[in-house]
Amino acid sequence: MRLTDKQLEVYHQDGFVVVEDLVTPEELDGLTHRLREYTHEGRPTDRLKIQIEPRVQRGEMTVAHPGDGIRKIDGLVQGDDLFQHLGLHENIVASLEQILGPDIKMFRNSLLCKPPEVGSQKGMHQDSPYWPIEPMELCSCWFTLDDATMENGCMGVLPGWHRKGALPHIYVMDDYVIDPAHYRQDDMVFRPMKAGSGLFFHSLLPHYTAPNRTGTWRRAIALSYMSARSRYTGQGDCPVYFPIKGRTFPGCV
Ligand SMILES: O=C(O)CCC(=O)C(=O)O
Repeated sequence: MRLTDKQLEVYHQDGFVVVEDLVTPEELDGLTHRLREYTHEGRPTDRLKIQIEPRVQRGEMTVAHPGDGIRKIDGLVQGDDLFQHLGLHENIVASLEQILGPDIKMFRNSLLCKPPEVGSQKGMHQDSPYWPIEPMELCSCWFTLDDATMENGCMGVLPGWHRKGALPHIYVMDDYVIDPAHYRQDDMVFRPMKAGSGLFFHSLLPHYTAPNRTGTWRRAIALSYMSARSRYTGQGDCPVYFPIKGRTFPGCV
């Protein structure tokens, strides 16, 4: 599976493109079952990094099972065979090669859970201002494990705004978000998606997800990739990034 010329044009114009049916129903089923094993059935999580919903963490909200309070799981691609298969999936990597070129590394992978009625919002932000990588031209595939709807927290984006460069970000209630003086909420476009789809988006595309106000889960994994020619601009040594395809280059990630 590759992006059509039209899809590639849409990606460059709007900063994102949605592709459906990236994996088979069996692969999708395997991923959701595996995730449930980690969150609710005691599968060891020592190779993963888990973040709890802030209101649950602070004791302001109680949940029936600890798994119902999870907000984020990092490291599944490195730590789990099924999610590693997803991160290297030919249908995802073929599209990334069209966007990023033949030499690719993974910057991060984060599974974002929005548990029923517990999952909170993620404020409007661009990814690159969070990340010490230049040039600011990474690409994430936001892969849905459940249907993402208007009610449970599908993606809202500002189409074409990746072309404006990095926007000023400020802290609002512990969330690092675009200064609201720099955009209008009304310009946001929401993209409901079926489970098993991917929203490929540029690391400068402003995006937002609402709280989950339904009784069912909204789970998605953000798989973020960069050209292996990118440069690390953070402090200290460059971390060892997960290789996806192609060559590595001296002085680069
Ligand atoms: O999945 C979500 O709710 C938010 C994802 C997101 O903002 C990101 O991956 O940068």
